[in-house]
Amino acid sequence: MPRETRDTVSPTVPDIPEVLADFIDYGHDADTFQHDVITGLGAARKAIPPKYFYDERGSRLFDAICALPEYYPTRTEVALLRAHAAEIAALLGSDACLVEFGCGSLTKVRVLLDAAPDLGGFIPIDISREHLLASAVSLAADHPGVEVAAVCADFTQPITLPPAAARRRRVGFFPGSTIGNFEPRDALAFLRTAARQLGTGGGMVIGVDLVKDAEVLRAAYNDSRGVTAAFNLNLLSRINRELSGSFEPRHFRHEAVWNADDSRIEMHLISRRAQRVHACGRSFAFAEAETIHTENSYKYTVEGFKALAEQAGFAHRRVWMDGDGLFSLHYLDVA
Ligand code: AVI
Repeated sequence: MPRETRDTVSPTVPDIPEVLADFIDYGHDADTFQHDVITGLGAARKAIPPKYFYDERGSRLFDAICALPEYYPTRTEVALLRAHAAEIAALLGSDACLVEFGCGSLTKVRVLLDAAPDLGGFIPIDISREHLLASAVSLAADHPGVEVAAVCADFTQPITLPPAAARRRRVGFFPGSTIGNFEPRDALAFLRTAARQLGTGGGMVIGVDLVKDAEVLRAAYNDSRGVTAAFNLNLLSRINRELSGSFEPRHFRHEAVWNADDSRIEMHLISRRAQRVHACGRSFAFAEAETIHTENSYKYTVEGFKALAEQAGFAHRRVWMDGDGLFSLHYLDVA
């Protein structure tokens, strides 16, 4: 995912539900989507960043992807978290504060919270305000001993962590191999910023998808039910709705390919015909078979990820993998 540079903005603090220690809202930059679509569709090689997949329907489709038989990452990572929760809880130690970057519906962190009764604080960070609020309130009610302070923000942007984090040892939680959706230079920059934010003595639990048989990878991103295709094409419907677009989604098709040289799955939307489309008050021409590149999902080797984490300022402490070597879960210390 591309990083944008922006000065730290002052958060607004809405009425905080009683069960939460804090709710900090950094707000949205409404012009960013428009800017990224104009720039992306105007480029010689059309591309739109994957972070725009996640409107309400896109988030629901992503949850459906996670339950697909072909999409192995979610179930494999959850099984790893369950199997090693006690060991991870011991590494978290007592009265630590867990900071989840881009937390979604908070399903995975519950596995850790259930295994770590000594945890002092939890900071979920997510861009989707209503979803974050509902999930954080429900989690705080289930864990009254944990100080839960939610932050509504793009987690790739600089933010100040709330007091619940400031006075404790901080451990990041970044599951789902979302790190794979960053370009390698952005992954490095994100990990560096996270290491600084978590601070000396802190740590990070991170899920990383692994390089594997190309057929397994291809099937995971070209599922037989067409859910991933609907997820990809939903981006065009979002442009139509939010940016006065004229895309006909049926005039495009989903494609996911394994690029072995760059060690990544690439997702594209391919124009089925020569056509002209309007969005943001501009016109964009498509040749037949021209593509919009919508996502990269990088796959790492354990050694490759270890090197990246060390370059970013972490010391690699522990890796857990499933028996088939599909997915990896790492514990890093801030060096
Ligand atoms: C969120 N992210 C880690 C998913 C992935 O596997 O790269 C997004 C996704 N794209 C298609 N299927 C799932």
